[in-house]
Amino acid sequence: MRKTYVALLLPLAFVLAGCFDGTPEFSEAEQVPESQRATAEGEGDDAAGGNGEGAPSVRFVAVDIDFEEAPAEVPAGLVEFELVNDGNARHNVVLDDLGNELVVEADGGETAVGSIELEPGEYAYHCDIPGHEQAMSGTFTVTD
Ligand SMILES: [Cu+2]
Repeated sequence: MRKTYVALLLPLAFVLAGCFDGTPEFSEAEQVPESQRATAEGEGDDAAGGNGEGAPSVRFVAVDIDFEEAPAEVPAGLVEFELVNDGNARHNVVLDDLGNELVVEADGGETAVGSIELEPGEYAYHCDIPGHEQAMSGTFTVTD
């Protein structure tokens, strides 16, 4: 009986010690689901955008030095401008007709999103980083 009791106590002590040692590990482990949750939320937002829920978005892809991709048409209202910068230099999208309003800007290799409310019409845009405008400009139509 006594031997059994000791035999039960010893593993219990190890279990308790294990729990104590494991406490910091547990809080570290707790951070992993947090970052996973953030990723899941990000994917959820993308999915929502794809479904057309929330603000519609348009995409610009910038390289050094050009807009490789830019929308020809943009829906009216609040629109998200996504700028994918595949270049090394910083690039941005500035709307000439709105007093050179900076809508979105991204450092090399980064993607940024900016939103703006637009009324129907023709809009000229350019990248206002010095030396870029001549190669990085265009127009899009905001449709009703
Ligand atoms: Cu640029």
